[in-house]
Amino acid sequence: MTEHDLEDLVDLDRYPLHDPDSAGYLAAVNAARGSLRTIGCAIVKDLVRPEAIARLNAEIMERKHTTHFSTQVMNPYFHTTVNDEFPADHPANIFLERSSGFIPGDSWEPGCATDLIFRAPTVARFLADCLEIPELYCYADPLAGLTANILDPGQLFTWHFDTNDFAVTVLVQEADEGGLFEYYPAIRSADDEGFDRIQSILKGDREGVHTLDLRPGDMQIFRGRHSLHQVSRVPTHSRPRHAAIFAYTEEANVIGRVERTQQLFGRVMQEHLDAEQERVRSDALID
Ligand SMILES: O=C(O)CCC(=O)C(=O)O
Ligand SMILES: [Fe+2]
Repeated sequence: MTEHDLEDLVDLDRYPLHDPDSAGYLAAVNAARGSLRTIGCAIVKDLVRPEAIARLNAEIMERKHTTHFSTQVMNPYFHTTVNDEFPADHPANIFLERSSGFIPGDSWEPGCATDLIFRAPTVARFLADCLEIPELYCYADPLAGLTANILDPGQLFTWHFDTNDFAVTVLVQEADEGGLFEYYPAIRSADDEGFDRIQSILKGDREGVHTLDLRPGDMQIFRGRHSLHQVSRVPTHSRPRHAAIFAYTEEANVIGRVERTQQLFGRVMQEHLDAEQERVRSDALID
């Protein structure tokens, strides 16, 4: 293997990812499946070893100057402009601050500890089993595959829904205060927008909101398409909050769209332009 072995990074004694037939593996998968089915969220406590978390945080610090920070005032659907079809206090017209940054995928060289955990086939296998999906592939997008979400003092990632079906996060550095992951499970579904409930949460109601007690080293698997969630504000006197985000897809070789990439990373790469071109070309063939 490369510089590090997965064993140095991940607690394979407690979570035998390399041995899918073991009782320990099955117990971990069953626990995660249970909570994913009921509340759309599973936490694998202390999956990453404490010494490895120190490495991961050092890797984030070394790359922090490459973070693309951006601030938006947005509704939970990531829109930033008023929708006249709805009244002024409708969730589509409630705009809250998101201020945070992402360290992009091309900042991590192959074989660094963060990249190694993200790309380990045993980790992807385990996550697929937890999510009850046949197979998972690392998101092939050169910027959005492996990222770190950075909340510097004063920043927050306000209430929103993800566009991806699920997200995998490892908390690397917690804030001294605030910076908490909060969510309202299944506040909407494919056939119920849940606007009334969403509106009251956006206005500050706390009923039904879960706050996670995440610690550095915990891996979180989260279905964020139907569960409204936020990372609360990191106060100005706190340390920054750092989280590694691993993106996987159910199909191989998926690349993000140009517009969304520009929004999140402030730039696009040749791969994005080529993939967009490819989409245009296949559309043109049908005509
Ligand atoms: O940093 C996190 O824990 C997750 C942030 C989030 O919800 C997102 O990036 O969509
Ligand atoms: Fe999210």
